[in-house]
Amino acid sequence: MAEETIFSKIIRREIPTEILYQDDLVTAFRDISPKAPHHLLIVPNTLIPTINDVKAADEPALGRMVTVAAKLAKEAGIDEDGYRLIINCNQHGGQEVFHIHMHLLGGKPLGPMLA
Ligand code: IU
Repeated sequence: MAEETIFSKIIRREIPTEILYQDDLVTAFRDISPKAPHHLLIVPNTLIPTINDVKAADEPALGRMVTVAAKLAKEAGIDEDGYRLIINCNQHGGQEVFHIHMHLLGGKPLGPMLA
């Protein structure tokens, strides 16, 4: 059984956090340390530590993360200019919180991905 992270507490609303979106599968909130004018995190409600742990049964939640990202980008008015979605995995990917999360970054030109 994987160890819970702070994200599970946010999802269960045990920590005061502005929830931007929540449904039966995913939750979205602002990154506490924003790297762009718009920096949101979209997470599955169930604990999946890394992309390596994704099972076929998780596909609805993973798909929902993408559709919710697009919805939130549109709400933020950054859909036309564009934005970046990132999921980091393990050490080389720079993952720090072991509960899958999709970063939604935008609101300025982000430049080449690996710059
Ligand atoms: P990473 O992909 O695991 O490296 O990203 C973790 C992100 O979670 C990072 O951008 C943190 O700023 C963010 N975060 C947060 O928003 N709230 C928290 O309580 C914690 C981390 I801990």
